[in-house]
Amino acid sequence: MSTHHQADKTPTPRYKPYKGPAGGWGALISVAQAWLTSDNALKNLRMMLKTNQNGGFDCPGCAWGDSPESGLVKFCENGAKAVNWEATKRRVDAAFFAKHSVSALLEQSDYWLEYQGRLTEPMRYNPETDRYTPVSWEAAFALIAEHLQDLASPDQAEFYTSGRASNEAAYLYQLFIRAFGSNNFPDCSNMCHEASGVALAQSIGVGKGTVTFDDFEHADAIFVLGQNPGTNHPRMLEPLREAVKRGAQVVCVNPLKERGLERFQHPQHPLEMLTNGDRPTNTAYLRPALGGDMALLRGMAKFLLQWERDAQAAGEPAVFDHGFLNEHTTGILDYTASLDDTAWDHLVEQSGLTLVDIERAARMYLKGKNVIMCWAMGITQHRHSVQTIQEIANLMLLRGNIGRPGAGLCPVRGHSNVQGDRTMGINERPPVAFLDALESRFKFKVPRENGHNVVEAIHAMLEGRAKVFIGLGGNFAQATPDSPRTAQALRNCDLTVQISTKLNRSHLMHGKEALILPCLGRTDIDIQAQGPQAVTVEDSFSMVHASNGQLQPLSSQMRSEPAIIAGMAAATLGTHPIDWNWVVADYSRIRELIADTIPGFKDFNTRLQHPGGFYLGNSAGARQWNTPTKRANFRPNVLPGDLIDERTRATGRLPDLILQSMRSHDQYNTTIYGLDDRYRGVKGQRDVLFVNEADIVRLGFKPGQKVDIVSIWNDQHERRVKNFTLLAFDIPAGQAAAYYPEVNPLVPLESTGAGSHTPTSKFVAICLEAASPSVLIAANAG
Ligand SMILES: Nc1nc2c(c(=O)[nH]1)N[C@H]1C(S)=C(S)[C@@H](COP(=O)(O)OP(=O)(O)OC[C@H]3O[C@@H](n4cnc5c(=O)[nH]c(N)nc54)[C@H](O)[C@@H]3O)O[C@H]1N2
Ligand SMILES: Nc1nc2c(c(=O)[nH]1)N[C@H]1C(S)=C(S)[C@@H](COP(=O)(O)OP(=O)(O)OC[C@H]3O[C@@H](n4cnc5c(=O)[nH]c(N)nc54)[C@H](O)[C@@H]3O)O[C@H]1N2
Ligand SMILES: [Mo]
Repeated sequence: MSTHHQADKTPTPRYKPYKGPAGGWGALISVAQAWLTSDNALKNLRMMLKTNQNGGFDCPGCAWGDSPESGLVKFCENGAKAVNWEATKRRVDAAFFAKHSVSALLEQSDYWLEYQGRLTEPMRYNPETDRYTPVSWEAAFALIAEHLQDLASPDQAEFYTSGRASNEAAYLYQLFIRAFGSNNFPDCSNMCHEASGVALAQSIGVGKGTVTFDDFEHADAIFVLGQNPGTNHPRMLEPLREAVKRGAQVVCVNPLKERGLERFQHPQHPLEMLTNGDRPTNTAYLRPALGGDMALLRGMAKFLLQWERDAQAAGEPAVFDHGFLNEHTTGILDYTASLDDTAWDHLVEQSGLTLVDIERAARMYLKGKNVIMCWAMGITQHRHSVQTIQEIANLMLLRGNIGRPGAGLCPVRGHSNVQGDRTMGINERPPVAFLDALESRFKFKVPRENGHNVVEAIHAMLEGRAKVFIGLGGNFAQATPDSPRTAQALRNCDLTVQISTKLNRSHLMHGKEALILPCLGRTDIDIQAQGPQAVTVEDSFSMVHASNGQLQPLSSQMRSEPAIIAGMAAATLGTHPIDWNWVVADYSRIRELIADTIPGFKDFNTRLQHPGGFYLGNSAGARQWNTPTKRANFRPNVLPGDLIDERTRATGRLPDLILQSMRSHDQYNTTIYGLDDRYRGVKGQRDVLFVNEADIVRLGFKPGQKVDIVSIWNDQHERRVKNFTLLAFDIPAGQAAAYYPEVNPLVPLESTGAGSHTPTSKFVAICLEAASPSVLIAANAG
């Protein structure tokens, strides 16, 4: 039995607190190791120097943006890993698949699967040999067309997108699928920043962040909530450090003491490196209960309201920005009433913080003339995420902190083009204006009903309502909740198609028929009929810029994502509503179509010539409120009475702990680069559970002991992961943390955010049990 993660040999698991700063020598050593151990060292060094430079390619890592003016080399340790990983010369080809059956591959770890290299030729599953065997592109497209045309309704297919797809690929994909007749666009965003989009659209009329890169230089206070930039957005540490240096407040809100949020050493700053100096990245650090952020934010607003009333009574300067409130907002009275209705006790209890802490945070917010609030998955993956994000907006509106320099909202996006994909229409609930624009430009009747998001798509496949799954990138089987049910959902399909760069578990959890279509990545040179092509992406600050691949692809059999989409579309729809093969010959033809139909992209091809790209604009950032009231809306949501779900309560079993799932320093989502988590001091293992030592003792275990984790949810499914090592860690009592995707089997498909449908990956009620004996025997035997 091989359920372990190791590729070649098993490193000894170790845990030792990390003492260095984030970035700095540790990061450089790690990059150097990645280069030296990579089989393409020199080539990759040349690559890194091209990352995020004009004329180079957009880093396939995160969606953080860069100052267009800055001449700095713009890459980070984890960007280096992402580039290296893609630019391997190892190949997963016909010979590889001839050697390994699908059942044998299923025994391998996620790390092993991706480590085997790049997919280099189209493959089709053969049930007789349980192997993937080569198939021609034409036969693959014909098979897809046949399955799609045989469906009783276009809505019996699910079309997934992961956020690396370029604007050009995403636009063609949505056009193909809408012309085919469906809005079934489950995408990674449904599991990620969906709540930010939903919440902000209602509050301020646009579902994106309102700040740009330059605003960080002018902020007096920056709040970083539920985000671990040291690992996931390392380029963000520099503006944070600069802010602290110039005396701005940086307030971190995170139950874990993340190293990058504590100290940072600039890897491109020689003096700092030589003296081994480092700089703090925060001025205050609050450690709330999981899901306690809304209570904290509301508590801060309640303090402001109290001080506003005090100031009025004393005839002192106002705390609220009344000019802004009068001119730009609506609903303030309902909102202050909801503040009055929320008891202090409730705020303290739910936030997990003291009143003193909440007051201190409120004072820091008040002290900042210009405030930015940033957030990521610690905020978006809860049941009440939409309400929490609206509370961020409420708090910011009170002092006019939206739509002026140095201030604003900053949901820090994940995948490098996840924001762009939405802009291009990857949206299961498309805005009417967008559908109208498509209809008038392309003259076909676009589907108007909402389609499926990720969770709805899984239900549809489980129940047999959906029969075809096509994935434009990503790793649907591993990224989604309730893993065994998702696997079943994919296996129920008549056809699964994965358009991918690397082998992953989604290729192995396949339908009755299955295809693997190998595509070019961001770093690869993309040549079409009219010559080399650039693609475009949009970062977290709504900057659109070009990305040019730099490396010769490993095989001439790999195709670009736009070319694959055009192939599927032409086979399925002929030349309706466009000549697919003609537009992919030259991507500027796709950009013309984008310019015709999507606001902000007029003269797309011309504006792209501008070094650093162009700013799409943000209506709320310009204080134009595209809401039905034409104003920014205060949203007087009710603070949840109890964060523990009634479906957990209904079991009658009280959870031992609340679990959050998170990323280690050595992974990119479901892509595992290695088994270490440097800043958290973990080496050589991923099946660990971070728990407070007092809780370990309270529950009758010992640190280092192996346990099973079961989730507490009232339905017929047992959710259990086995043989996790208990790690005594500096984490607030009552909480636990573990790595995604290992604990995804614990997240119930039905446990989703209200209004966002996002799985509650940061709030899972669990109990611990002594490790299953069967596993222990297997482990001893092996
Ligand atoms: N190297 C690397 N870069 C990445 C990724 C990657 O996997 N690897 N993934 C990309 C993607 S798609 C995304 S979405 C982003 C993800 O970026 P992050 O959101 O930083 O990712 P997570 O590891 O999920 O971290 C969540 C953080 O929130 C904290 N947290 C958890 N629950 C709560 C809570 O209830 N309240 C508060 N205040 N904090 C909480 C955790 O302690 C942790 O520090 O990163 C992107 N960049
Ligand atoms: N429990 C738990 N679950 C989570 C999360 C969590 O925090 N906790 N986070 C959620 C979040 S924020 C996200 S964004 C999702 C991520 O979900 P996904 O985006 O589906 O997953 P990834 O791991 O990013 O996908 C990796 C695969 O993408 C393919 N790939 C890489 N580059 C390219 C490319 O350029 N083109 C194509 N076509 N394919 C490519 C490779 O084959 C690789 O194996 O997971 C979500 N799931
Ligand atoms: Mo994400």
